[in-house]
Amino acid sequence: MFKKILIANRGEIALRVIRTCREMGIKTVAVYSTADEESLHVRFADEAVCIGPAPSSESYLKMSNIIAAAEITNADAIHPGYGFLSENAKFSKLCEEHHIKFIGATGEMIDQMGDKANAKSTMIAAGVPCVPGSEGVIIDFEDCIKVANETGYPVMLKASAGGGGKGMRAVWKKEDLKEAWDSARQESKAAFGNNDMYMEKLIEEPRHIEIQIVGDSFGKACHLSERDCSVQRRHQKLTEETPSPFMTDDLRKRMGDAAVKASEFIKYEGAGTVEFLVDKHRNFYFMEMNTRIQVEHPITEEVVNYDLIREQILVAAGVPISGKNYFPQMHSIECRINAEDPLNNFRPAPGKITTFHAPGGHGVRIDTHVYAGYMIPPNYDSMIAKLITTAQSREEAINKMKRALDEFVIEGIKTTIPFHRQLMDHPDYVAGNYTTKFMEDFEMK
Ligand code: MV4
Repeated sequence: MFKKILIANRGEIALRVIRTCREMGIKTVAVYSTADEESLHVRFADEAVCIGPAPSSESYLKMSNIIAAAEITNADAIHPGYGFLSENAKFSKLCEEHHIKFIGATGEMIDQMGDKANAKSTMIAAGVPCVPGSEGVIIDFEDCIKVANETGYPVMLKASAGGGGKGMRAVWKKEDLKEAWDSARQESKAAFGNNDMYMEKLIEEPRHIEIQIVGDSFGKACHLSERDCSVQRRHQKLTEETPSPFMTDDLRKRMGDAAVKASEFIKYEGAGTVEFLVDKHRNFYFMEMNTRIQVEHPITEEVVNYDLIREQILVAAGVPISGKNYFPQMHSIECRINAEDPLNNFRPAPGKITTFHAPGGHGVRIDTHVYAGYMIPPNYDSMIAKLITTAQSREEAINKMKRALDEFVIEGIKTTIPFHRQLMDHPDYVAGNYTTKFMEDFEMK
C-alpha cells in the first residue's frame, strides 16, 4: 500500500481525498498556490508544498512543479481529484516515468477516451449502444452532407476533441448544415487546436444518466448504478440524484451491464463514469467516458455505502475488486452550492464569506473547504460546497434538502442556495419530470 499520497488539487476534493487517506493510515501532501495559503487542504494535510502563484496555469496545472513536490516529499502516488490534471494524458505518463503511481487512468486510456470519435468507435466494437451517425470522423463537407442525409435530420455535429458542448451543433435542416459545419469546426479549432467532427442523430430532450464503474488491474469491473445529471445549465451540472426518477430495474440492469462491458473491453482500471443519453422511450446511448472521480460521486457513496476514493486507492495499489455490482439502497441528492448570483444569470460572485453556518443532522452531508472568514479567490471554479441529503425515499430526500437549504447560512457573497431552494419546490422537479432542457425554461422568482 502507498505510504504517502500527494493530492494535486485544491478545494473540497483535496480535503475529501485527505480524509480517506487519514482513515487508511496513508500520509498526505497538499500542494497549493499562493492564493490558497489559508485553505483547509493545506492545514489538514501532513505536509504542504507551495507550487506557484494564483493562476492555475502556473500552479495546479504546472506539471513539473507538482512532480518536483512529489519527489522532494517522497510521495509514492498522486491523486489528481477532478478537473486540473485529472484527465491529462501527458501528466499521467509523466508520473509513470517518475515511478509515481497516478491514481487515475493511464495516458493511453485518457487519450483513447478523450478523442470522442475514437471513444465511440471503441464502444461500438465493445457492443455498447451508440447513437446512429457517422462511422468515425467526417472527412469533408461533402461527406458531411452525405452522412446527414443517411442519418436523417435533425442531426448533431460534434467535435471529436469536444466535451462540455464546445464545438457541438444541432442541425434541423440541410440549409443550415454548412453554417453549422463551419462554425463548429472553427469553435473546436480555437478551443482544442483540432477540428475533427463526427455526426449523430439528434436525440431530442434526452436525459443525462451516468453509470459509476470501478475496474481493477485484473481486467474485472463492476458498476455502482446511476446518477441522473439532467439538471444542467450551459453544460454545468447544478444538482444530481440517485436513483434516477426515470430509472426502472430493467433499464438499470441493461445500462449497468453495458457500462461494465465498456470498462472490461478497454481493461479500464480505477473509478470511471460511463455517460449515457437516454431518450423518452428509455433507449440509451453511450455519450462519453470520464476517466476520473467526479464532483457528484458522493451521492453514489451514500446510496451504496461505499467509499469511492478508498476504492480508487486500493485498485491503484493492485487490490482486486469484489466483482459484484451495487444497487441503490437509499435516495440521495446533491446540490452544488456555487459562489454565483442565480438572480443575475449565475454570474460568479467571489469575495469574502463573513458568516458560514452549515446545516447538519441526520442524512445531511456537506463536502466543503470554506468557513467564516474565507476569501474565495476569483481564479478557480465557483463551487464552494456540496450539500448532499440521503433518505429512504426521493420525497424524504427532497424534504431533507429543503430543510438543509433553509438552515444553510452564507453571508458576504451571493450563492446558488436560493436557486436550489426554489428548484426543490418546482412541480416538474418534484415529479421527477425533467430532461437536459429543464433549465432552459426555468425562471428564478
Ligand atoms: C447529444 C445530444 C443530443 N443528441 N447528442 C452535450 C455535451 C456533450 N458531451 C454531449 N451533449 C449532447 N449530445 C445527440 N446525439 C444532446 C446533448 C446535450 C446534453 C447532454 C447531456 C447533458 C446536457 C446536455 C445539454 C445540451 C445538449
